[in-house]
Parts: sequence; structure tokens; C-alpha cells
Amino acid sequence: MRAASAASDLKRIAGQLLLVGLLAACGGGGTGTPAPVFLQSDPATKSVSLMLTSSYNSANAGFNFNGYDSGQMVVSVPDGWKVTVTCGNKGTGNHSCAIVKSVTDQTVAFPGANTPDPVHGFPPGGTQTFTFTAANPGTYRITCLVGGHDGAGMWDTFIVTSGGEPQIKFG
Ligand SMILES: [Cu+2]
Repeated sequence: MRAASAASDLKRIAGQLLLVGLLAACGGGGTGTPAPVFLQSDPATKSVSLMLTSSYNSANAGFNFNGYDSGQMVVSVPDGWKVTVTCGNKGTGNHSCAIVKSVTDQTVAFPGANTPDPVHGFPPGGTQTFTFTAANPGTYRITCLVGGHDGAGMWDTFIVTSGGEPQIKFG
């Protein structure tokens, strides 16, 4: 009976190892991990809540929002909808969030569409919020106005659509 017992022990241990392996795979941020929700919308009040976290991860040396840089994240909001942005900072230096018209703009595209003092930004660990109303359908830029950051790729795309539903896309 000893041989049979050893075999069954082996089987049990193998099963446990497999389970540990699966748990490790799930915890490692693999494809099984659900994507975080960066955009939530409420059609009843025509309002959108957008989370923008600076230096979300190490992508592009931390010069990213939500892990995306150089226009790879595209947020679309219909004309007239209210947008509340929660701008976080998980980096090692100051960052800010603003919506501007084009690459060289230091002024915001919509009244109130920036964190306070966006050129100096705010320190790591902080969170700042702002609210604005999307207007003038067209393509805009989510950017960090701290010197040199936009140029390093710390920007994404913001589109005001003339209708439809809010959307967020990556690629
Ligand atoms: Cu920055």
C-alpha cells in the first residue's frame, strides 16, 4: 500500500503545484486580469468621469497617462457632456493634466480643463480633479504641461464628437 500512497501523494502535490501556478498567473497582470475602468459615463445626466493617472506604470519611462503615451489612448466625449477628470500621480516627479487644442498650446481648450498650476504640476501621490464641458467637436490633446513632458510623449487623444456615446479606446 505504501507505493500506492506515495503515488497518490505525488498526484496531490502535483495538483497543488498546478493550482499555485494558476494563481501566480492570475496575480501577475496577465491577460486574465480585467482591464481597469478609466471612463464611466451616465447618459441620464450626460456626464463622464475620466481617470487619468500620470506615470501609471513604467511605459515610456513613466511619461504616460493610464499606461498610454503619444496618443495611444483615445477618449471620445459627445458635445455638451460634462467631464470630471480625476488626475492622479504615481510617478517620481510632478505632473499635471490638461486638455489643449494642439501640441504647442499652453492654454486649455475648454474653460476649467486643467489641474491648478499645470506648468508646475503636483507632487507624486497626489490627486487633483477638475470639471469642464466638452464643446466644439474636434480632436484635442490630453497632456501634461510640466516642461518637456508632452515632448517626451506624455499625451493622449481627446475627441469631442457631435453625438453618440462616450468611448475609450487603446492602440
Ligand atoms: Cu508630466
